[in-house]
Amino acid sequence: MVHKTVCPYCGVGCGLSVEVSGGHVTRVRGDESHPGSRGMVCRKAVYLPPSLIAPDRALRPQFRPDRSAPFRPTSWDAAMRWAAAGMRRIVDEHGPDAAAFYISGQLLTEDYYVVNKLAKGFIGTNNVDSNSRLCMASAVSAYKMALGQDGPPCTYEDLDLADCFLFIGSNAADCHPVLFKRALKRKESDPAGVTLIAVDPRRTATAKDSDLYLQVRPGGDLALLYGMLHVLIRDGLTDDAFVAAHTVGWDALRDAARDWTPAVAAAQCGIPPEQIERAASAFGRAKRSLSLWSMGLNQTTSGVDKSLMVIALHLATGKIGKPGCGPFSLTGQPNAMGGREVGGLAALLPGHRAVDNPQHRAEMARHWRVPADQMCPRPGLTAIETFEAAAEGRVKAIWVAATNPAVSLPDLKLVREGLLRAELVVVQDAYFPTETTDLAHLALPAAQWSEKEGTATTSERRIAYLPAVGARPGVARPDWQIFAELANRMGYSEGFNYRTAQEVFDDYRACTIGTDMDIGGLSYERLRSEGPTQWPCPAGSSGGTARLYTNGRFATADGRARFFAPQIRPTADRASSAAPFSLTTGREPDQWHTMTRTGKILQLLRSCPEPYLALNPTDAARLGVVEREWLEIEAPGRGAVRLRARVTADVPEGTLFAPFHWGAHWHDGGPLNAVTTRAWDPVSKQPELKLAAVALRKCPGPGGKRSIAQRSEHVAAPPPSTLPEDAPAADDTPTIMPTRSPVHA
Ligand SMILES: Nc1nc2c(c(=O)[nH]1)N[C@H]1C(S)=C(S)[C@@H](COP(=O)(O)OP(=O)(O)OC[C@H]3O[C@@H](n4cnc5c(=O)[nH]c(N)nc54)[C@H](O)[C@@H]3O)O[C@H]1N2
Ligand SMILES: Nc1nc2c(c(=O)[nH]1)N[C@H]1C(S)=C(S)[C@@H](COP(=O)(O)OP(=O)(O)OC[C@H]3O[C@@H](n4cnc5c(=O)[nH]c(N)nc54)[C@H](O)[C@@H]3O)O[C@H]1N2
Ligand code: SF4
Ligand SMILES: [Mo]
Repeated sequence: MVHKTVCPYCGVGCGLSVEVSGGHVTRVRGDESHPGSRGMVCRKAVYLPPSLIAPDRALRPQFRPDRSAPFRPTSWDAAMRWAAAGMRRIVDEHGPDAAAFYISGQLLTEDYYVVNKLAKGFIGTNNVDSNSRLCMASAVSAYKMALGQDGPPCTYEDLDLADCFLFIGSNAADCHPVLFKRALKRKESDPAGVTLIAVDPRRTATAKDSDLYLQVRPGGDLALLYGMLHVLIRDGLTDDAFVAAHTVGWDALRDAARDWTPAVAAAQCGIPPEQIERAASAFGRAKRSLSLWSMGLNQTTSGVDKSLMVIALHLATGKIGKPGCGPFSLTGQPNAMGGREVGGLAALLPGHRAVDNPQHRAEMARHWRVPADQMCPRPGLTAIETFEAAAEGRVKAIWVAATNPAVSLPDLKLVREGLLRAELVVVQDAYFPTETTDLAHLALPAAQWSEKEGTATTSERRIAYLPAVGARPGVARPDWQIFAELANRMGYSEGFNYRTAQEVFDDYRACTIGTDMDIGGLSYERLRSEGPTQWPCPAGSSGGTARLYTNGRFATADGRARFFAPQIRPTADRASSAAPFSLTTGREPDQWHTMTRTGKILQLLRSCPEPYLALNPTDAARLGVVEREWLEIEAPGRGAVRLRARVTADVPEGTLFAPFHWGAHWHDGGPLNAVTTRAWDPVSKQPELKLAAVALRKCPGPGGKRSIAQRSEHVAAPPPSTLPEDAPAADDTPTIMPTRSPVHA
């Protein structure tokens, strides 16, 4: 049988054709009929089948009353009885805010909806935050502040139309490869007319394929953006009629940009003034300009300001709401967008509502049939605050789903302290063990992609239906069912008697009617028959909405977009004599986050078999470091990590880079996030994962036994019939290989 679905990895949301035989997914290829990806996929998707049958799939609940004891398998009944009684007691004794849920952009919308309803509607706590806090929070805040509503205004078709692409803080070639391929195709169609610009401290695969590479000093983007704006104004490249008709706040920003000559900007961001001129000129003179940004801007303590400035470049030039134009925040996770829509962050309620808005609370209270005063009017704890509160004993129960915070959160010492102090730690994951289940009382087996049905939204606001096509391993359950069972057992049965995911979706859909993301016109049936659809999509509408703000009317009360004139603030960590290097972090093309799925696939490990620390040859020579020598980086007061050196001119002097994928189960030198800071953006509360000041020294190897080969119990042997060694997909499938896989010497 062949089924259509979408990819569970990145927010591009490529359409997949999935072959199923004997209850197992045996082959994955690109779905040519999918409007967003048109048959293209990358290697991660092709190697999904073996990840589903890995030997460490979580098959049954595992429990231990105290964390010094080993886990023992238990039944769902016993597991949920213990968990619900514990939650009940903690909420009754210490109040609703003693419980917290830490969830994920990799849940389906239905999963998110049920956990939100339980916590925010019934328990009465807004302590529901997701790993999107580490990911999209800054872009979300900026969209709302500048345009009045969260949600990228663009559509993927804009990649086929733009004349100028500004990739800023995005390594799309590795992290959103199918979208990047589309930009490259556009370039090929008109090499002289199309300009690709990449802004990154590191010469990435994206930078190598761009026409203009701006090597920004880590954290220096705001100065660059001010410099670009200065040139746009100076050269008369702004659209004054658009600004006058559709915006507020221009004068203050224009005045603020006055002093930012390219020379002044260059001194702050490290990019030569002539390159700033060229970038601004390409952006301003192009008929259609598209900016694409992600973690290099979002994951900083000025992430909101930087996102606001990207949006401002588009507003100032009127390059928004038009084909090929716009500020396009690339979503990281497959359903981070759905999470934003369904209220999966601590300040949100479903349908783009806010917990601190009395009318929004009243609407949701009515919808959920709960007393309005049962709902808390204050935003709940965000990701890092949750673990701080746990470490201080204020949060006593932490329920984690579809994320591995013991690897992915910054300042991991805090995460460990928080989890160990909590009285009840439950982790829902598709695999067991993970670095986070190592710190739990109860690990619950979750069904994952292909084993459960539901919906997810891609970066371009496109909602897709994902069918359940394969068998669930052991007694694994969909996340929404686990949350609904918790609700029932906590005594809230009236709101949670869903029998199917479709009933959950219908409940959710109804509460979006009349909001700015109305999906009243969608149903499982329609998504199945018509395919993925872009919101808004109210009842009676045909198709969805490709672009937002096409009439120049924004989602603010007066219909005008807002300019802001942000001040430049220093990064939280600054290089000092004790910590003279700037460490930045990111991803490898063939690995996904904490490696629970991609880490087991030998073909995917090949392009980067071990973690590394990239440093410039001059720094290496000064320290007498050779390739693959062991190095220790230490962030004073936080922690240290040991990694092997990778000497490369791709990083500038004084800057280091390391991928964050390898957690304690994969590498004895320690997880990278032992050294990153929890300092966050004051508006979005997104932590500065992109900059840590560190000391660097040579060290002996960590001496542990763990290596990929020795972890072979967790390395799945892919069925050879379905996965030819080096041909990741059938020849008729347009497959994307990473543009330049970093190959270790
Ligand atoms: N292969 C793969 N793809 C993925 C993922 C994955 O794990 N693996 N994860 C998905 C998710 S959830 C996300 S959020 C996205 C992330 O996608 P990206 O944001 O593209 O990925 P990152 O590597 O985290 O960071 C992007 C770049 O920011 C650069 N950078 C660091 N500091 C600065 C700075 O100060 N300024 C600028 N301009 N750039 C800076 C880094 O060098 C890096 O190249 O990828 C998604 N896609
Ligand atoms: N230093 C540094 N740290 C970072 C980043 C960085 O750039 N630098 N990036 C940050 C960003 S943007 C992100 S998004 C995070 C990602 O960090 P995490 O969310 O911690 O990473 P994943 O490994 O994707 O974790 C997802 C978990 O869910 C499990 N899972 C998969 N499918 C399902 C399912 O359907 N149900 C359930 N219950 N479980 C499932 C997987 O096995 C895995 O354990 O990392 C952040 N951390
Ligand atoms: S680009 Fe790759 S990881 Fe992202 S959705 Fe497409 S196939 Fe999946
Ligand atoms: Mo992310």
